[in-house]
Amino acid sequence: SSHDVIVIGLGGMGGAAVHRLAAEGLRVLGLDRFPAVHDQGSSHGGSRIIRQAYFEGADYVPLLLRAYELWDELEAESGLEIRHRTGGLMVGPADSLAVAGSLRSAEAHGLDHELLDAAEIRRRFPTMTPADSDVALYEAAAGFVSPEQSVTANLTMARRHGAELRHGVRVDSWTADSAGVTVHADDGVHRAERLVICPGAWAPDLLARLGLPLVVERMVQFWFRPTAGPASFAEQRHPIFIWEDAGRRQAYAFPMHAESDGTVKAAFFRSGDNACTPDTIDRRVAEGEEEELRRFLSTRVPTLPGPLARAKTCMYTTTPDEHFVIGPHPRHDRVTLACGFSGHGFKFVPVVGEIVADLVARGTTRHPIAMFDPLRFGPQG
Ligand code: PYC
Repeated sequence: SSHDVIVIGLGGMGGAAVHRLAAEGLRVLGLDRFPAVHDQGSSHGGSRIIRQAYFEGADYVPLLLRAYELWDELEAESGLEIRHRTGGLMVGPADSLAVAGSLRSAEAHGLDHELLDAAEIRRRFPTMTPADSDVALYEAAAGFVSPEQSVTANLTMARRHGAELRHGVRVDSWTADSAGVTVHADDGVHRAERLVICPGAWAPDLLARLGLPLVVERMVQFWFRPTAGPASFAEQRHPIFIWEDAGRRQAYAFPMHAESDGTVKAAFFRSGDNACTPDTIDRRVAEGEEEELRRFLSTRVPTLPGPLARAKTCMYTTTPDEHFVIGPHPRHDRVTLACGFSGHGFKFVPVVGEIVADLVARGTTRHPIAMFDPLRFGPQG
């Protein structure tokens, strides 16, 4: 066949995969059902948090340190502005996951951080009105990346390295055997030595027989016009934040930036209970959903939830333990999977590309990916 490897899905993860695979010198074919950099999956909306003091687990920190190096490399080689250095605040009760978990990771890996009490939060970040019982971990290395610029940069680099990328091509099915892999798509049948599947929310379709316990969740991102005047939320002085309440619910927000058109983006993180499929997701946003977020923010960052500028749905593809699925397909060693990013994957995009390229080109990776083992959920299907 004319390709060494086919990659299905050219969003955040698939974009990084085609880039790193093509940079390895492999002949890469990338397929995606949508035009490049679309808003129908999980890689849109102008901003994605990046941070290193990772409350989801200290084992992620080495991957994050490598991801940061690769974000800088991607910016330098593509010439696009991807990374915004704003600092980040994890706020909540001292025993919240956001604060206590971030602190555990920071201490375990010697990451720069500061602990702030409520008075200090108010003094340094005047938009915020924490309860006296709230504390925060401040991480200067936190910030955000632009998902659209990231995808554009990776696809551009992939093409520069010779990858063939086809958009508007729907994959119906794939098979793998000892001779190679075959992908049936609506533009024809493609064959290659190996296959990489980065399906995002389409994982339950493309990996149906594997029976991974994934739940696709409908999420909503909101853009508000703050009532405080643009300077108070400017990215030069306002951090990203994740704020957790006593019931462990988390909301997050980004400062204003050049592409946000005078708005601040905010949303709930992992609200759960909103199962959908990418084909049937309700893209409309109900007033009650906006009200719920307003209520959360109004006591904590009162000038943030001004008039609503827009709202848009997005999807998480969540595993039971909220760790990713990255590794060889349990039944087909020519096939590599990267899915189930559970709402916190985007910051890892470039290191996932590196891991996928390692697995395809060398069959192994130096990165710690045992916790992403596709087999950890027990025998499937
Ligand atoms: O991974 O930092 C994150 C995040 C925040 C909101 C959704 N994901």
